Amino acid sequence: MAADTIDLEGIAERARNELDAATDEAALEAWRVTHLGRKGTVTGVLRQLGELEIEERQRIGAEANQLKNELGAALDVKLAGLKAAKLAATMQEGRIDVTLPARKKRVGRLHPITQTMREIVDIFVSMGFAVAEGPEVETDYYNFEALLMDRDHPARDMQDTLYIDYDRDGTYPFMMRTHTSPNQVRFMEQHQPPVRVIVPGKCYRNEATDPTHEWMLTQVEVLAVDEGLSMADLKGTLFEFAKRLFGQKRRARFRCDYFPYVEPGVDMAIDCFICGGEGCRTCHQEGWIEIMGAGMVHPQILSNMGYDAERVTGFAAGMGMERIAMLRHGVEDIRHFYRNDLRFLEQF
Ligand code: 2NL
Repeated sequence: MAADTIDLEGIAERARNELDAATDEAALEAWRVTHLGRKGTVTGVLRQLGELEIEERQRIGAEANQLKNELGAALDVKLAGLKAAKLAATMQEGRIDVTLPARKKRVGRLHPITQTMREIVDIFVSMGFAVAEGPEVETDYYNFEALLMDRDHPARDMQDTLYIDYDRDGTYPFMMRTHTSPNQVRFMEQHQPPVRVIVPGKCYRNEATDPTHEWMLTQVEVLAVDEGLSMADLKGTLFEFAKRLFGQKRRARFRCDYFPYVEPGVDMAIDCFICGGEGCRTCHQEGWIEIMGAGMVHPQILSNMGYDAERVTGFAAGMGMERIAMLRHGVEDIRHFYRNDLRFLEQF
């Protein structure tokens, strides 16, 4: 075989051009097989060396080996480049910016009325009161009659409610409770004195709503029955409560009021915690803020419960959570509480 049939230059040029054009691993592998593989172009030249004259063999052999080394090295460079590019792409894809501030979690909170209620419940619990709850749908007996409001009692006018299940005889056997007193009654049916209990819960009224009236309200009622309880115990207990909720500097004022279920009945006010009694917007220039109604439990109720009204006496009180929360937070319209506007609720 003659040396001039071996076109080493042509092989070299083709191999270099094809290597330049190869852009992925599959193309590079095909290229390697074509040129450096067992049946490849360069390998073919080396295999044919034996057929050459000694001088030609040495010259072409050296050149072919050099070409083989050059192409092998070029392939390695190209493979390394591809690998680096692939790694760079993967890193770019999975890139995270660790300096980015974390997204803020939206944390929920208790409704302002629930917050107020829990604070009030805690204060009475710390004074030894039990907590009782019960149904929101009541019978006429528990909501009115047991509290001495007979069918034609004028006080029923102020506690008109939502009635359920109209009977053929024109009466409504079930109604939404207008206060939580029914559960004081249930508690007294089940316990003997001494009784110390508070009853929190939602109450309902047939109400034309305005800034100070809602058709649903949250009440906490207080009841204590024991031997020897007097107005002094009522005043001491409620005054201590008011100081813990509105500040130790508070003063209290008790004035006569009327509730059918107490005798005597009072309304309790504290000196204004905003102006200290000077007169401001919160206290409507009065200097005093009414926070609850209270009184000595009517003895008729005690004896209806089977208690000995000659031996035991009781005091009771009731307050609206919405009013307390409005005072504490300076909310001017009770209807805000149940509109479910987060811009309002998130302030508490
Ligand atoms: C108010 C006034 C009051 C009571 C609730 C009561 C309960 C029983 C017996 C006697 Cl079982 N009294 N509760 C007494 C006086 C006032 O609430 O303005 N509440 C928002």
